[in-house]
Parts: sequence; C-alpha cells; structure tokens
Amino acid sequence: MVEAKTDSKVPVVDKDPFDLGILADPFDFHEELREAGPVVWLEQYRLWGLGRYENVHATLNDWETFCSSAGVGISNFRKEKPWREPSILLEKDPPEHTRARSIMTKVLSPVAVRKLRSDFETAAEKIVDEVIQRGEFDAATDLAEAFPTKVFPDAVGLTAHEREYLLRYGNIAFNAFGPRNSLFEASMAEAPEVSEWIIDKCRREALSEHGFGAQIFAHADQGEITEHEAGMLVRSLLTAGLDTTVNGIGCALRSLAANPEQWQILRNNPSLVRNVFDETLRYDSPVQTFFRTTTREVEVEGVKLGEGEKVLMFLSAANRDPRRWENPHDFDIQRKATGHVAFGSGIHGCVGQMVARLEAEVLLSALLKRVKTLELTSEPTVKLNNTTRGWAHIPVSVTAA
Ligand code: PQP
Repeated sequence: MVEAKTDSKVPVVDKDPFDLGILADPFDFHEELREAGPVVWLEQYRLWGLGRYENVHATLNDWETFCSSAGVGISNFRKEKPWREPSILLEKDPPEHTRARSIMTKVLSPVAVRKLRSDFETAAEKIVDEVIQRGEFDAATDLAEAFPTKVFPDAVGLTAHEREYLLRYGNIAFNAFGPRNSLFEASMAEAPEVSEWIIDKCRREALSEHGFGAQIFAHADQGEITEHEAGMLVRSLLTAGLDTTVNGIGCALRSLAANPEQWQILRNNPSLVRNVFDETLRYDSPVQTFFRTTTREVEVEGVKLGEGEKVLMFLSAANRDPRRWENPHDFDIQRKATGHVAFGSGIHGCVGQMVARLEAEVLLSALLKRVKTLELTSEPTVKLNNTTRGWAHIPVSVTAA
C-alpha cells in the first residue's frame, strides 16, 4: 500500500474506475478525470491517474521513469506475487524487454503479415456470406468473435482450435490487470483450468511447422532465446492476439451500425476502411487502461510522485481528450485518427498491430462489398472486463448490395 499523498494541489477522485457501472459506460467518468486535472489521486486504490492525452502520451514514452517490470496492472510485482509467471515482453523493461521485443518484431514483420492476407480474405468471405444469407445476426459473436478465432490460431500455428479456451484465457488475463473485484474473482476461479490448457499449447510440439509459433521457436534454435522463453513468447501471442482484435472489430461494427451515415460514407469511399479502424480505436478503445510504476521520485505537472508508485493511464480518456481532438465524441471515419494511444506508444507500443489492422481491414472490406445497409435491431450489450472494452451482443440486420 502506498502512503497518503494528498498534497492539497492534487485533485482527488473518489469514484472507482473499475466499478461495473463505470466500466459499462466510462465516458462521463473520463471527462471528470480529464477536467479534474492533469494528474489525479484515485482515492479508492490510492494511486495516480492520468486522463489527458499529453500526459498519457508522455508517460508511455518515458519507460525509464514509468516502468513495466513491476507489472502493468494494479498489482505491484515487487510487493505481491503475480498470478502467473510474468510476461518477458509486456512485463519487462530494457534490456530484457529489448531482446524479446526484437524477436517479436521480426516474427510479426510486414513481410510475414502480408503473407496472411489471402487466407484471411478467404475466411472473411466465407463468414460474411453466411451471415448475409441470414439477414439478421449478432455482429459480436457471428463476426467479431468468429473471424479472429478462425484466422488467428491458424496464423500462430495452433493445431487444435478450442476457440473457447483462447477467449477465456484472454478474458482472465485482462481482468487480472484490474483490482480484486467481482470480475477478477470470477476470472481467477477458472484460471487454473484455462492456464493449464494454454501452457500446453505453448510447447513446440503443439504448434504447426508454419506460423508465428514455429517462427518464435526458430529463434530458440538460433540460440537467441531459451526454449522456455520461446514458449513464453507464444503465450504472449495467445494472450494478446485474440480478445484485443475481437473487441476491436466488435467496436468497429457497433460504431458503424450505430452511425448509419458513416456506413454510407464508407460505402461511397471504401479506401477509408483502414481509417475506420483507427477511428474506432480512438473512439471506443478496446484496451482502456494500463498501469506503470515509478522508478524514482518524479514531478508531473507540479505534482510529486514518489518512487515505486502505481500510475493508471486512461488510454481511452486520452483518445477523447478535447485538448487533442476536435469533436472527440463524434465517430467520424473521415478524421485523421492516427496518433491515438489505443496501441500504446513508445517501446511497448503494440507489436501486433499490423495483424490487428489486417484482420479489421479484411473483414470490413468483405462486408462492405456485399452489404448495402447495416442497422442495429436492438441495443447492443456491453461485455465487461477490467481492462478491455467490447460488446457481448450486437444484434443487426443487413441488406445485400
Ligand atoms: C493489448 C502482451 C500483450 C496486447 C503478454 C501480453 C498480454 C497482453 C498484451 C495487450 N496486449 N495488446 O502476456 O505478454
């Protein structure tokens, strides 16, 4: 526990950012946070919060002061035992991080990702054709879940696809970055069973000869990493690669269905499809928050932060900061949305973003080719998680083009 730091200058926010009601609809809370000040004291957890773009961006880009190796969730690994062996990518600082990162950069290179396109397109066309025949469907389960859970395990080289396990593991890992609330407890109850399954899938023998998994093990063969580290990087891929894209694609479909004029703009100009994804990530960021831990005493905007203290960065509040964005609460696929921090920034900036972008582009393009109108038939249902934002159900109807 951190000692009280309520400097009279520091705005205190009493609301719980991980309250289920706030997670379900966080936007008013984010506004409160940004307007309270550049640095706030979150009394509920006794740690620092950042909601403005400039400060979130600066913190992401100062890994020497705001480290990841004490965990990027609320738990401080220097004081509490992590729920699983820490990631050698996400939960490390240079120089260890640099070694893992350079391997992932190679494995997920533009050339490697480009090779996936035609398989992704075939899968997208099949899935989209099937839902269009039905006319009415659930865009969350039938598209946003169905597509990544088909193509991503193939790309990694998982031979047996138990999509349900992969989604459950992601849900556990992302809940585990948060506090011990009901979401955390429910997740942890199934962690032993699901973790056992995941660890088994991270073995060299469980992976096909082609795919990202085998590429990672090739670096172990070169002596750059150990066999165990290779398995840990496969675990990173499996943790990071599914829930994030499921939620990202779901948020894109929900935003388009809720804003039919944007769908029409996109139909008239399909080259906007990649921008749609950036605008989605800005507007409805699938990864809402990450933490850092201070490595030294540091002053931020006149506020003194002590050493070893947790800082909660609200990526999604930064992505709607009116100081950075015009009309931040409008979903506008024609705006310049790049520069958002939904993929992070700096040395931990999302190394898998090209795969995510490709998935979104291919699925939306397949839909765009075949669908004239996309409309909600009832209110979408939000999917609650301590870190991610997404939709459990998006009931829609479509008419064929
Ligand atoms: C959002 C790495 C990255 C990716 C890990 C790990 C877990 C999650 C993520 C989060 N992540 N995009 O375990 O190494």
